[in-house]
Amino acid sequence: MTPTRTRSRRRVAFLSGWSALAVAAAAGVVVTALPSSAAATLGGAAAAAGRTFGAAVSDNLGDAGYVDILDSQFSGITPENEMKWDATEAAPGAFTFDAADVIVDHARERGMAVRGHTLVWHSQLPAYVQAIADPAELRTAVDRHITEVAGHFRGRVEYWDVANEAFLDDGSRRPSVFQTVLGDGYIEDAFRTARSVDPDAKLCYNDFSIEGVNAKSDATFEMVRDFTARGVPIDCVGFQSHFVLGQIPADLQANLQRFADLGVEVQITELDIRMDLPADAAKLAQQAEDYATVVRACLAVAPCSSITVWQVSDRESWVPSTFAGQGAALLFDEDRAAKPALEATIAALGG
Ligand code: G2I
Repeated sequence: MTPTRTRSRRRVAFLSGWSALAVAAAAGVVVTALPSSAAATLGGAAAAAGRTFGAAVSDNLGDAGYVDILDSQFSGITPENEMKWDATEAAPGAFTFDAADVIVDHARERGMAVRGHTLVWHSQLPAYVQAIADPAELRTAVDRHITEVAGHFRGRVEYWDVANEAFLDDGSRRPSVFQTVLGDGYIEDAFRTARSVDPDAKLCYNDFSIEGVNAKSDATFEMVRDFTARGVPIDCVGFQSHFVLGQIPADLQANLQRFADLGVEVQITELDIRMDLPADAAKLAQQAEDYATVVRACLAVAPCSSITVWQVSDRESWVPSTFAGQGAALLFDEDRAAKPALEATIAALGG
């Protein structure tokens, strides 16, 4: 699955199903055994190209129609909300993993890769954390959180979004409680702690609006360059990719490449492409083209190891509740019917 930095410490036992297909393809093995029906899915086509194609999943696994699509189409899963601080440690030291375990178990039983999301983030952060003003106390709280959460999922999560959304659009650090109380060093400290807790997971920095070259991606690039130069344990950068119809950055591929050239994996981690509602044939055709553009950019960059869409269908998408009048951002519609973007995405993957 990792085109450039295959690690001996990768867990062989995990290589079943989708993952084995992806690894075989990445290793140059011709994947002739892939049934044509699987090649015509997102996960199958991605595996043949040595990639993973995932979806964010929340409290959806009791819905048979949803699960049918998830299991037949996707080769990776990111828990949409269930691993966040408010979900895993709502009160200090009281850890709850049941909701996330359901999702992780579902993925692992089917050979799907898991992206853990997310350890240190300013949002969905309980008030008790936001109120900590003493650096030593906050450092202890962050250490304990990472230790317990990454420790609980050790061996079951391939990638962790260790830090999420730490920069503002102008490239300055977001003034979160972590930044204001602990200073710039909180991110590298989090990576070091995560590495010590789960040495086999790949550790990512994840953010939005860093898909093209701009002040925010420049600042992120500089941080990753600095980390790799100083040996801070970072393995990957996640480009969320919450796009607007017709506005895929023209320099997406070049931007992914410059990060990849630092020696890290790059991943499209939260892809969706929203439009003004109602959708119509012309907008859906544009969306299909946009999805294909994103896939082609990833495939053109060898260390771009996965693409994850931010939910399965428009019915589950976060977009309409956040952007009034917008939606229809995913590959399946409100009725879970395939949209033109599905076929275009599979075709762009080479399926
Ligand atoms: O905002 C879109 C994504 C941006 N990048 C980081 C992601 O973690 C983030 O995901 C979204 C989820 O898709 C939403 O489902 O994060 C939101 C919160 O920042 C999630 O929304 C929240 C709702 O705002 C809450 O009202 C709700 O209780 O989901 C919660 C759990 O269902």
